[in-house]
Amino acid sequence: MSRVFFFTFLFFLLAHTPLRAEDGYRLWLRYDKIENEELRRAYLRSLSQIFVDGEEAILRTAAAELSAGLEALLGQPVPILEEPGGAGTAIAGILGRSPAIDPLVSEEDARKVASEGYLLTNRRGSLVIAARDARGVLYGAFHLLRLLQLRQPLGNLHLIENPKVKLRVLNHWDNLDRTVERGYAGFSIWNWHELPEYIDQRYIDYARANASIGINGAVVTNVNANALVFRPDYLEKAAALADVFRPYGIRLYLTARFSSPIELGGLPTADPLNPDVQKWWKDKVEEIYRLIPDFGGFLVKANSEGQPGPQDYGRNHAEGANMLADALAPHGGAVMWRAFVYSEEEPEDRAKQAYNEFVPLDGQFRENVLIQVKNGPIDFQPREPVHPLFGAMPKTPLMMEFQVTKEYLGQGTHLVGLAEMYEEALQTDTYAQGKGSTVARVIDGSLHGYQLTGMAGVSNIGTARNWTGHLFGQADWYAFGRLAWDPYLHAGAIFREWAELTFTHHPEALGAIQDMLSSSYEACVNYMTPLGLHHIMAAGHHYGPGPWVSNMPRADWTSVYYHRADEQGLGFNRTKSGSNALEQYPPPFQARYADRDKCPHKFLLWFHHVPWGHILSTGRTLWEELCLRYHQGAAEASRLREQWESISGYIDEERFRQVSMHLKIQEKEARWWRDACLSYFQTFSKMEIPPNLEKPKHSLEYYQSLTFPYAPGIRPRW
Ligand code: BDP
Repeated sequence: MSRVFFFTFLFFLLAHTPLRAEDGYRLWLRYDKIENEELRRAYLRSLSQIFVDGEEAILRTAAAELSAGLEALLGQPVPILEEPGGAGTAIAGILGRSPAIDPLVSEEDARKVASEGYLLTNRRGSLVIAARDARGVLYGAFHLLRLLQLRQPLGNLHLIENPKVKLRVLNHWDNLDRTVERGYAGFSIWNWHELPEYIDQRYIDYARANASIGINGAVVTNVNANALVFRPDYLEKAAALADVFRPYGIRLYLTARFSSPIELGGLPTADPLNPDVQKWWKDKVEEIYRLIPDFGGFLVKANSEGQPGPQDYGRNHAEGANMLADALAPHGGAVMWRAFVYSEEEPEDRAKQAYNEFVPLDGQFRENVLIQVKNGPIDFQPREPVHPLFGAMPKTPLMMEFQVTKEYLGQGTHLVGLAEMYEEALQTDTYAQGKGSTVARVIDGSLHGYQLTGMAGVSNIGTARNWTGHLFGQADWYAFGRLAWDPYLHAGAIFREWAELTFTHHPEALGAIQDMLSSSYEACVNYMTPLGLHHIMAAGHHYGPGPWVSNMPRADWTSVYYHRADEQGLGFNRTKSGSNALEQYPPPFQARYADRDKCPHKFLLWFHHVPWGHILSTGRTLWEELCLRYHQGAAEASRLREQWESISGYIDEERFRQVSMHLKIQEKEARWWRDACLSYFQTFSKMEIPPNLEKPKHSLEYYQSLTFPYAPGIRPRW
């Protein structure tokens, strides 16, 4: 090789190879230079410099994000001006407060912009971001950058976006020792030991990523809470995190262990009606607000799975929540009180217990209390009908709790587009106030006129370089944020947007990625829990199948409690002749599910015990249908892998390889689920696997013998 050629080649390589390969760290915030020069020039005509009117920290963040993002995308410096500049200046500011902005916005438009919302418009060649408050400006700035990332024309830009939900929060199930309960992406990103002095760059990047999708709150500690976080030194650590979040419009929340006044305060009781206890919380809250003036409030898991709570003192959930709410109210804080409760003694169907406990308390909670309800009545299962509480508490704001971490949907190794599941829940009609009473309308407050609204997502973030372990877990984080902002968005559109921001602009690849995300949810349900089965995973770590689990401290922690397989058939009868959990839903909802022969198949075994030989509307027996679904699910998992392989040419090497390896694991584990579950259920059905379907690879004993002592995310105390 000649020297000249060698150096030319070297130069070519250096010029064309990014210094660091794509490893997923940048998430959807990839601001690579736009290659099309004409387009770049078109953008520069209205975006060559920036003026953000105002000094608030969040406004400064907006200016800095715009400047850095535009510079990277447009390939030339985009300076921040001190004064409103001339043509080509992007101008941002707060309506009614910014002399530069007001003349550019019509009264009609201004009226339509709500708190945290924004107007993006092109006025006389300048891009205008007008908002009611600084957060709105920041969200508008990120939206504008997103439009460039998506190569959208800006010439006729005119849009108004307002969030439909007020509290859009991530719940971190992170322990102070940095383990993450049900976390599959490494350890907690919060390094409590080195806080408050050491501020990891990741905290800042975390805040940016959240702000870019409209998330405005973070509960940084586990719902199975540790009182230690209220100790002064830990509060200082929390305050340091809050300082990082604040310029990104994110409020910090903590989980409150109900017994903290005993454990930390040395009081003999935590009875919410005891004046000393009330005073302890009042003082503690004041101490918190001295350190964190914009503290968001508390998330509380009480009297659930061994957590202390007001019932330990003969008080109810409202009395417990209100005591904390009273302490927080003068400072503007809220209580998010979880409805995930089920009693130790109660022989009732677990699916009924939250409703039984909370509905009688409707109207008894303070104004700054929200009840945080999981999407379904059991526990984040691959598929559940919606929780019967939605629509049943018109006088109490109910907020949605989705799980973004995939505890029950393949954990760290499966690609499952969770937004499909979120959309299914949000679009479900509760019929609470007649047809069209969707869960989304409960959540956004429009159905019952809730003043306070919220949506929480149990975070899937950890120390993994790409944040979520499985690269496609980023799509779940992204989709959660987008749906918390607007619960009426469609999963498919979110997936496509995410795919384009994250990977490529190539339509073929985008189509494939969108399809993978969309189809993977149903695939996962089929290879894990088809036809309405639920809670049949292995015990403890919940990794892999465990339909045989029968020996646990409580019946409702076992699998046999939920699937009720016997020689006659399979499924949990929740109709009148069974537990009658169905009765907790409004009559039109009941009417859809009450009849075994009309019940949609996706919830058949949730509501009915069906004989093995019963012929379904598909013309197949229950057993045949079950076998078919398991096989379809596993086949779909193989298809996911093939689809990904078919677009290898469009994806950078490192990320392509990461996803490929995970898809192979998913394919293997889908078969494992299928074969283990069918082998087990076959011992009851006593029927053959239909001849055209593959037989299980191993014996049932083999599947039962598998153990995973170090499976990640396990709850330390279990
Ligand atoms: C269950 C998890 C457990 C959580 C619990 C909760 O297995 O780790 O503590 O939910 O939401 O699904 O409180």
